[in-house]
Amino acid sequence: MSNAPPELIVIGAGGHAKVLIDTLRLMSLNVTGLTDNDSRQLGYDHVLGVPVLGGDSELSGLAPDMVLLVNGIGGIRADKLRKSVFEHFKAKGFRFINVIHPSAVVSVECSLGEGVQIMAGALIQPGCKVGDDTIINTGAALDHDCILGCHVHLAPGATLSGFVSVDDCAHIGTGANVIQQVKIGAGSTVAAGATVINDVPAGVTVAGVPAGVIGQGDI
Ligand code: JB3
Repeated sequence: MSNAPPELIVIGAGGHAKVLIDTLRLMSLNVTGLTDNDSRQLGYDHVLGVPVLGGDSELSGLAPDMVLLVNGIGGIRADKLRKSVFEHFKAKGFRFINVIHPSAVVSVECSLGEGVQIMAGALIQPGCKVGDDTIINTGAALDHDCILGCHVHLAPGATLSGFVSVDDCAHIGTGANVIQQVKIGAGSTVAAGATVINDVPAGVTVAGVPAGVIGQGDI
């Protein structure tokens, strides 16, 4: 077995990947490269000095135990894509690391899954559980005892009060607020700036203050 340090590769080379590279550097971790399935159309071949290696096929020759991955697919409505990337590489035996910005405040009394990303200035209070591959984006806040599923995206500045639950693949938009004990169903979208005071069923979009259902699926 080699003693070489594992390669650290970010999947996707867009805006979310850029913020992740910066955060990883603040964690004293250097990214080896990025993959992007549209690498030829990007118009650039480096992100913050890190080379875009090509598409995901670049990973096929690498032993999974010698590579650590970071899911760089953010996307306001890319949760399904993000999930499929995570599950694809997990099935091949790869591991995703947790990315936690040094300025984030994360209670020791909470549990984090695999591949969780907690960006600058985010806040997680005690009793919270955060599922695999979920993003707590810049300045977002989870108050006590919130339960987040997998592949959830809490966009910048979103705030959840105590005992809120958010099921898999839901998206809570920028600056949205959710009052205590509300349940947000799987795959639902809370529009930016909404204030949610009632439970949200799975697969719908809610918007407004107070938030009401405005449609199914995407906004
Ligand atoms: O709002 C904030 C703070 N950030 C946003 C983030 C959460 O979502 C950001 O402003 C963007 O709206 C979005 O960032 P993201 O996901 O980096 O989007 P974009 O800039 O479009 O970059 C995604 C990249 O992933 C594109 O270059 C795609 O070609 C690439 N991609 C898509 N599918 C893929 C795949 N790359 C690989 N390696 N594999 C794929 O399956």
